[in-house]
Amino acid sequence: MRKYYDIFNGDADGLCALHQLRLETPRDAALITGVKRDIRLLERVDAGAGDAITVLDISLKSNAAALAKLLGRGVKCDYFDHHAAGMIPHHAGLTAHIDTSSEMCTSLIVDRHLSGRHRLWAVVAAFGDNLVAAAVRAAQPLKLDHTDLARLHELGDCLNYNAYGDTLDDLHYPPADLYQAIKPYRDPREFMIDEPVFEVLKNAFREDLFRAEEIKPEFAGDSAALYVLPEAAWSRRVNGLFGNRLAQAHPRRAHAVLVRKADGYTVSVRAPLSDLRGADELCAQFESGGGRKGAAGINQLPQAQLAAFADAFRRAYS
Ligand SMILES: [Mn+2]
Repeated sequence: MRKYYDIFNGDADGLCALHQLRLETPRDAALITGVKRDIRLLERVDAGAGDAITVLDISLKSNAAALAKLLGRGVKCDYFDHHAAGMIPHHAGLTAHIDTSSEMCTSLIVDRHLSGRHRLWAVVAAFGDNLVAAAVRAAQPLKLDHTDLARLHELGDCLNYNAYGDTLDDLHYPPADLYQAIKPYRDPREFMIDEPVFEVLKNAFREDLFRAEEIKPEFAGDSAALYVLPEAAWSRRVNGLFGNRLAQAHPRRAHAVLVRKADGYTVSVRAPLSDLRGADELCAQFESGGGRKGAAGINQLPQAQLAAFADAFRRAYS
């Protein structure tokens, strides 16, 4: 008998992409997902000839080898994504819906595929992926009032927040459970009223941010500020979103948010919003560092290199 697999990023975009598809075509499928940064999900799929997999919101580039293996085995694959894809294989078993334009997210690609039939969830996802203008545009034909739009925005932020952490243990809800919670709802507004999930996430998000805001920076000047958060689940959940908040509050300043761990730190750097440059080059000076011009990070900064990093960070943005 044919087996189905639904493979999706655990963030708002991945969840809402799957939800739209399954509202349209219900299917009893094995769910494969994880924390937001856990994107190499295809290597966990044990599908064989005749089975069908649906892949959502994880880059094809990072999963290319596993995808080739599955296609070679005779697995049928529908692939929806907006991340840089690399070479898209030509294979009769693969249907790829890839759009990497900056105003797209996976849920908006699925929305286009379904002619907007579950648009509300696509709007939630676009907000979650921080594509505010695209979300508002997609919502226009629905003629929502201001309050509804603000609520959908908040839900997107909360679903997105839930996916941050190093492992599933850091999260409030494993993404597969969160999907089961939203599954019965055609309308996200009803989900927010009927299920406690939204309130739980909203309060937890607020609490994590509050804790981060209590932390005094190691230094904070006009051009750069550096924070070190303690080794704790809340730090691992909120550090990236805390960095975004700092960047918005101080658009001319660069920010580094470090999270302590047993053998050093993880680092995330945000360039000043007024001048999005240098974060990638700064982080690439350190082993396990990399990213984009405006936002980059270092997975593992040894304790002994903390001072060297702080100097390089200050110099890069002085
Ligand atoms: Mn996405």
